[in-house]
Amino acid sequence: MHKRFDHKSFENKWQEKWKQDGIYDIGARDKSREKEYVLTEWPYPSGNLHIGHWYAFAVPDIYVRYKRMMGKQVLYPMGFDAFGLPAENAAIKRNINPREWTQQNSEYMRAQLQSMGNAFSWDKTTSSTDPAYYKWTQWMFGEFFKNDIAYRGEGVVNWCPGCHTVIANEQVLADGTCERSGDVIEKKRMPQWMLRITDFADDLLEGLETVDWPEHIKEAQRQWIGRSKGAEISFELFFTHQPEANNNRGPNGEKAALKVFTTRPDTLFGATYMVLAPEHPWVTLAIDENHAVLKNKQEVKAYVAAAKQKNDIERGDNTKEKTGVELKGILAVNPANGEEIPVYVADYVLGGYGTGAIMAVPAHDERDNAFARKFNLPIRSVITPGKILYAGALLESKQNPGSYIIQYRNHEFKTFGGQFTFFGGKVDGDETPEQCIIREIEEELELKLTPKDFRETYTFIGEPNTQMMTAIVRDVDETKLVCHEGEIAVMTLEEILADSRVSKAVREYVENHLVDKSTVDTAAGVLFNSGEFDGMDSQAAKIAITQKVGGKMTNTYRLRDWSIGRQRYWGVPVPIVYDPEGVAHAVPKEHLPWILPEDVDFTPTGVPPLSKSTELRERTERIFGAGWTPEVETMDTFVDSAWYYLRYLDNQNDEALSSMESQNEWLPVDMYVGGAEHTTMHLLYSRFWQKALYKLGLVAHSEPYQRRINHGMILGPDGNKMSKSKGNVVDPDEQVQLVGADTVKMYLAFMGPYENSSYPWDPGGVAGLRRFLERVCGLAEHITEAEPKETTTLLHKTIQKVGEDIVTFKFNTAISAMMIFVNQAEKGGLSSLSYSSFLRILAPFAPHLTEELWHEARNISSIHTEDFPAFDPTLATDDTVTIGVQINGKHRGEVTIATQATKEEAETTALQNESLKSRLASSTIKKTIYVPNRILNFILEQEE
Ligand code: ANZ
Repeated sequence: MHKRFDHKSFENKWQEKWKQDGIYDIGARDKSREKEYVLTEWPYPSGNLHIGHWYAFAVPDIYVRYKRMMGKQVLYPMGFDAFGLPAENAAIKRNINPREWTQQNSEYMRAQLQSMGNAFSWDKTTSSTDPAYYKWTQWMFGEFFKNDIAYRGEGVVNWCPGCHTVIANEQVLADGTCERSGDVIEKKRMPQWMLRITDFADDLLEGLETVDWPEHIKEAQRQWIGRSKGAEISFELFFTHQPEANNNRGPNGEKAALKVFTTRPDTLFGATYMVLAPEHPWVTLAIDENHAVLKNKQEVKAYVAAAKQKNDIERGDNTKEKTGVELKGILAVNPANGEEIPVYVADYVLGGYGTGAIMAVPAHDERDNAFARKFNLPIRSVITPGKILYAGALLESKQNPGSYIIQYRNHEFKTFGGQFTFFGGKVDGDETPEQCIIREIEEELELKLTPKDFRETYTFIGEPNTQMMTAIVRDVDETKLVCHEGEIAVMTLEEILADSRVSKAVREYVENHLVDKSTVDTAAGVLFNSGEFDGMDSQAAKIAITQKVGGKMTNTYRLRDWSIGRQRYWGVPVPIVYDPEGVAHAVPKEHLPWILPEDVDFTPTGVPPLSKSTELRERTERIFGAGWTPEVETMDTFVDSAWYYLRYLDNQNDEALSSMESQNEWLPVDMYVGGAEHTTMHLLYSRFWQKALYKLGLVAHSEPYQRRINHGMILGPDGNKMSKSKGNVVDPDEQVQLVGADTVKMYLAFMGPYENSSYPWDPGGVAGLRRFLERVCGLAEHITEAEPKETTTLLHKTIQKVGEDIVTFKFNTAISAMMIFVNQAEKGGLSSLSYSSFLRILAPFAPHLTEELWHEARNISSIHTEDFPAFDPTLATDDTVTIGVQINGKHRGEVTIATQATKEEAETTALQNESLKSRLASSTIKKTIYVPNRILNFILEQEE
């Protein structure tokens, strides 16, 4: 029975000692060592450490300690992100100031954090609510304001009725509810403090190419930024209902025009109508009392009001039936072909994207296609995968609506003999497909058509494997047709599909476009039906057409400017004051920090609480003069966390947010570990913040985080997210009492690969880790002078593997390797030198126990100031290896050979193997293939 593992007897003792000796304080930058900046996301001081905090901070501590032992100076700071609604709500409940609640919690949580025994650089700590911190948050905001990166804008904002404040787009969940309160978000038009993150969209995309992040995180950021390359094109409008409005339409007498954003200017000739978002200013104007351009104003007004009730997600849902209303009295002119086209208002076009207006190309866009079918608008194909060789038409009968007129040819043409086909034919060299149809139909049926008669055109591959175009022509008087070739048949869609004599081309066309109706060709290709651009490919045509119609190529982004003003109390006051004329001014540096007033009733009413502060009002007048008023909004807490990594570097600096010197010493962050929920919000915001500071010359780097790892979540023992209501919360403090901090930390590290995965808490697993550490406790009893070779080689292999696994965050396999080593050491014994090496590789994982055993082994200084042991590569590699032996490529056995063995030696060994020998006995070996250390393959004369 070995020594008892009594964690209570030493964990606190060592924590106190480390603190006293300040072994983890970072102090000044020590240039004799390389730096490593390891950052974990600073917590909100909720007052209770949960297991997620342990996973987020204690597991990366393994990496931190390893890097320290590898000789680096490692900055591993910790602080508090302490502004925000939970503190405010808790304070309301307790009728105290949130400052008190926050302070108590931070202190309590700091003590809890200490129980992890992490190598935190506490001398660099900071808190977002500390005036010495938010002084700089405010100063940077002021610099942004002066440089037009922060501005007072007006926009449609997300109002959360539960939180009584505006929230950012990123804080609205996919179902349109608030991520915090779960309330359904309302859209409101309001003045807003905004940051121009969209100006940095390209920088934010390009910067991703320079950082070492997992591809999925980069991709999520790209998606969020959502850059679309396209063009802005203007369509002239004119008013049929109120022609006088056509004369002097703009302030300078210019013609009224609608600007659209399109990613497909190559399809301009296929634009058969336009759509405005219900929020579009033109729509607002048209339904205004003073305007009379619309014939159906009331109808439009009602539609706009109804659209306001839907959120963007419902509106963008393409499975829902499209709705809309024509703006009767307004027409637009397609700038490519001069055609007059109708204008609609429809909620599938969103007010906040592009220009809020589109040109609709129903042949090549699915949403437009669905809309055009419903409102019976022309659908005109202008892009084809290849040259169109045949063109035809499907004629809908006037006498029998829903039935189509096709022709039956029994003998005339070999290809179509015995089939029902379109009317149409081969496109001659000098005509367009549309001209071809017009010519053919006149020849075959004596029916005169114009392109306007084509309600829908599509291209497709017909028989025999040729590119075809087909048009639908409605309302054809079948009694007037004179058929010159074959016979005419009038069939319903069902009859066409049921008749085996219908040609494949007709059948497919009918299936894809008249029955199924969802086949829309959205691919790029070659232009046709597009005048002088016929034959050009989409790519070239995008530029050429945009140029010809006086448009410009531009990008549009999904990303919106960041709205940061909040109508709540517990946040950084926006450091702006208004002069008597209402003009905004940044509070000058000498008056920062612009202290959050305390004489405020902050019960939420929808009115910003700071507007109720007499002290703030008086302060403003005292400093700036009579009639001056303070801004009363506070900042989104994402602002606080957008720059905390900069403050850690130089947390005492009263002259700057952090000195350039300290930035040059420590930045960028080498390793940033955090939660997957911050993939788009925090990471994007803080990258933007850094880039904005960089643009103003206030920081030395343009990207803050070189490497990023997202960790998963620890679930309750039942596999569900831990929550009080489910009663599945594992309390880390209890666990630490029970099994010790080292066990908890190692168990979390052992659950599986750290990156991205979530694991349920398993009490049995905890017990397993505890047993492992108990065995480590007794390992000294196996020390022997004559260490067997197996122990020595295994130790060196373990050292190598543990080091490699730590840097790739595969702590679980590192721990398995150490377990295997302990088995061997118990079985065969180990030297005192190996024992000391083993303690050192275990030290990052079990800092308390290893420190205790290290001192028991008569060492005087801390194990955490030791180096990580080096491994001997010649010992770390195996002497022997087991390889597969194949006969004619089939696996037939295994042999163990020396790793250095030559092909001949491998062969000889295999031939001595009894079972292989008998298999090979009756045949002649033609040749042998040897893949060193992996496979030996005998090729025999004949099949065995
Ligand atoms: C004509 C066209 C033809 C379009 C075609 C697409 C295909 P992404 O890629 O998401 O940027 N659009 C533009 N503004 C819109 C708005 N406010 N609400 C809804 N739709 C809008 O999409 C850009 C395309 O979405 C634009 O290109 C426009 O339709 C539409 F064969 O213009 B396109």
